[in-house]
Amino acid sequence: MKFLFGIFLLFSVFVIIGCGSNEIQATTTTVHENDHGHDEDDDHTTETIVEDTRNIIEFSDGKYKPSTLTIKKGETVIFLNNDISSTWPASNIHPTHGQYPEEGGCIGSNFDACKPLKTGENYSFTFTEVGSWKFHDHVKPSAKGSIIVEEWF
Ligand SMILES: [Cu+2]
Repeated sequence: MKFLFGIFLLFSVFVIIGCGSNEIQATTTTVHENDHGHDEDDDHTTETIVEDTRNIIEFSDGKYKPSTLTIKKGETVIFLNNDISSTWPASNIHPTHGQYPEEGGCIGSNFDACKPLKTGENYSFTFTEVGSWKFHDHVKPSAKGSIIVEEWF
């Protein structure tokens, strides 16, 4: 009986691990609703996280796809590496990375993954500056693209 319970426990662990994967799917919009509130709680909060999957730039076959993406100010772009090679998206101009006018990051601006993304890894950046911002792969600078950030009105 103990042996059977052990097998059941092992199986449960596999199921939990299987469900724990946190992959971004390019075609679906995921809405997580997480209600922490109870009737007796004074601070009833409902947290809704919406993953907007429209703004994904995929890196595959050595290219960024799409290479040009138009977004609104304050939106987040996710760079997702689906290539067998690593990629390091960063603001132009290589190698100083200073075009995007927000300081921080590791080289010349805040728009910088600051490390090579391995297969399956992603880097997200929220654009708060309106303009046309070019980026490149710091590992292989011939791969490049642009993010066009527009006002809402
Ligand atoms: Cu670079």
